[in-house]
Amino acid sequence: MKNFYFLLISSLFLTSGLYAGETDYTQGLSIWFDTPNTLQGYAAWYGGRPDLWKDENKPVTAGSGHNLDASWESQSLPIGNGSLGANIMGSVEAERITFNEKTLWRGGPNTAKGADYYWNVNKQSAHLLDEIRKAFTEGDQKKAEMLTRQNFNSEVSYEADGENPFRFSSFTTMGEFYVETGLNMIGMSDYKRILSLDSAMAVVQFKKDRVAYQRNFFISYPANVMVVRFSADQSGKQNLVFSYAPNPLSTGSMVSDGNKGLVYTASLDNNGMKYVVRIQAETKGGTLSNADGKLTVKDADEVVFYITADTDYKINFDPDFKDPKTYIGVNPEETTKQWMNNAVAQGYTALFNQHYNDYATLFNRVRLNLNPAVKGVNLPTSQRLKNYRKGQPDYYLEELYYQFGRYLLIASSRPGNMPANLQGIWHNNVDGPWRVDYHNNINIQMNYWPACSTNLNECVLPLIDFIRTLVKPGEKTAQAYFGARGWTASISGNIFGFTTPLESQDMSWNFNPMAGPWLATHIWEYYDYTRDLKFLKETGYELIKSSADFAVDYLWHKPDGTYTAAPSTSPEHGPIDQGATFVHAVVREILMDAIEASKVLGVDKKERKQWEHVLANLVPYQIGRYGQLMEWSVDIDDPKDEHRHVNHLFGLHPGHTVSPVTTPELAKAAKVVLVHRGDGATGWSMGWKLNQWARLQDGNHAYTLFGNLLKNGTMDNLWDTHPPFQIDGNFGGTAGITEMLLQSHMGFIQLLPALPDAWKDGSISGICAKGNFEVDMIWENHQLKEAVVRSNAGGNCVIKYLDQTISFKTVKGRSYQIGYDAAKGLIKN
Ligand code: FUC
Repeated sequence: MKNFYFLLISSLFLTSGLYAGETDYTQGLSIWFDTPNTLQGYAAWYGGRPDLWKDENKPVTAGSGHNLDASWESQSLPIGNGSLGANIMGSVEAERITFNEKTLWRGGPNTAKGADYYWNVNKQSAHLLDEIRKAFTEGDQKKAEMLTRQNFNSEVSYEADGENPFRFSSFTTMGEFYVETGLNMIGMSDYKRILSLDSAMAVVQFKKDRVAYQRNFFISYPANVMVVRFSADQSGKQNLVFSYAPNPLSTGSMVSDGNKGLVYTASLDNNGMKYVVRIQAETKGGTLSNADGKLTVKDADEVVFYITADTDYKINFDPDFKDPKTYIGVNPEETTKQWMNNAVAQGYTALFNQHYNDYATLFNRVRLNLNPAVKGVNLPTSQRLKNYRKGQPDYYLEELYYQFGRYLLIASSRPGNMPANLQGIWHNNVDGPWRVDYHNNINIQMNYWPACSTNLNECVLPLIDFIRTLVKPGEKTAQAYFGARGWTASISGNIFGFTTPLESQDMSWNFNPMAGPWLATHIWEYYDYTRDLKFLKETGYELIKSSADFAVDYLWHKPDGTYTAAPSTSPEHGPIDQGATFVHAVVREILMDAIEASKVLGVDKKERKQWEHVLANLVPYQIGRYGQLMEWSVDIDDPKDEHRHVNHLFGLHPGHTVSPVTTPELAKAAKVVLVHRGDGATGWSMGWKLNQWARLQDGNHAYTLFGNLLKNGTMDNLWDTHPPFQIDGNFGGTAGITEMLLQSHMGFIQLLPALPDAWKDGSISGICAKGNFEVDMIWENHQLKEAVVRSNAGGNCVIKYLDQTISFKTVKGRSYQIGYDAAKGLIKN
């Protein structure tokens, strides 16, 4: 099957030459547009080419502010390999490519200047916990709040330009490329911009003066290079001027590398981080000249641009942080040179083959088919979305959206680099909303929800590496604020191990010590899906254990023997509390993970006893006056409150302590909360509620949320919008659809737990369940027809469908076929 598929794709792109079937690009899973992009997109780029600034030249401010670069945000096509990310605009007159490397960050703890690490900015506030708790006991809420506000922040500013020594700062762009084509749009026809999800390639096609032009773009993970090809169906038609606009807040120089190449070497003005961008052009026919930092092509048949980049950033796993230049350790001139030499030596076709093999191995693992018989409209994505918003069903669009989430994860999270940030890898400016950071109170976690369940375990590794970099600084934070063992993080993270709360006294968002344990639950999740014992033993267990230790020490052991979270908050919502439900839910989860992990490894009996004791004595969930699952220790929930965060349902999703199967009363109370909160909200919030409705096993309501996400939280290029663009909602959406079809968080595999009426027939293959099982399913007329379970790790398998359960032992490497018949029930063949 895979070979057949590969042959098909290869023939489309490689053997049948240019214009390898316009329609073919739209037959597979592809996002396409039929109107040429305007040059409007240049407007927000305030460091780029002066003639294109126009008067919209305003810096993008951080915060929730909208980007001015509307075309980029809603029309551009994202490609990436986890390190390099680019957006293709597809204008006829000039191609504009926004370009990033994942580790180009301003700010940091000044390691370039040999200064301190971040942990020196923690306030020493642990000694105040007793006083705060005493205030709670005495009913003095004001005092408890005041002490928390004043002492549980830091002096680190979230502002990008604060030049104090400890800057949080922001992710920043590596610049933009422009390729002027000398063409205009007069007489242009058959325009298409296409993102093929099947091959991770962007394509721009149009005809002009009876010439068919085509541009192909992909970013290879194995070769770490972006490849851009300009071609046409007639020779001598390529007249191009290639130029590069670097990050405007950096200083560097462009030199020629032979007569075909350019090398830009620079350092960021803010923190001295070095970066190198290398470009080389290969032409067929015509001439190529290299002058003034521009490559000029005349009358060529075809041009391929190879582009690669790197920074001097080094991920720091050093447990002692002995190296004074903690986060510096790569020579980007060397790395980029090697990548470039290798890429040019291979050439376009070999690079594409290698890229395709690498990418398709991951992407092709999962296939989703919804109502196969009723598809077939061939419309641009933006039009499909428009129709969908008007209520027209579009199952192809739903499949596309699902697979787009998987595509984005493969493109923004591959081993060897940092995890996907708030905008994945595709932000377009020197600074951006929420600093384009790692937001640890839902957003980065949501980025990874679909990873294991949609068969992309490899993509989790950057998250695990990121967590590992937090441990050492996070220990200092745990100690300073809570006198606690273990490690934690706070709401905002960067690539330099920032774990401290920020300077704000608005603790509703700033105070979030559960960020660490929440992240650590992903470690167990990864193990539970992969059952990689070696990983658990050598890497995972310590991260989980030390996080559970932190959770235990952070809690207030009250005189009555119970444990509660004081002080605590429900992220970004409500007062400082003496027992926010969210915190208890995360604590429950990490303690259960640690208990399980210690049992699997047969270690730490004593610690396990303590975790079990705390778990048993943790203040329980409470149901309030409206029958709702209470968000705080007091019953102050407002049924009209439509706040986007649904933190107190953490136990329902992503956790597993609230479920209609095991705790129906709590599940009912969780449902009340979801009804109160409503079906709208920001992109990611709809993504979360979609998952929660799926966990409540209400398929139709989950489908409503999915519909709302697609209608109201998705832009033409299918990017999630908060607004502005944030990538988390895309991942929440893909995860939620998977949750509708398969759940395995309760110790058994439940088939089609939340199948909506709208998906009458369908199939899915290759999705994953905990225990390292892979599952394929076919359903017909709203009913399971057949499932195949592949056991990748052996072990017992429990399958549940409707009210039927079967259980059987599996052998590693074998597949098991399960049929369903309304009269006979589940049958294992
Ligand atoms: C959390 C959310 C906001 C936004 C930000 C990046 O703080 O509450 O809505 O998504 O992350």
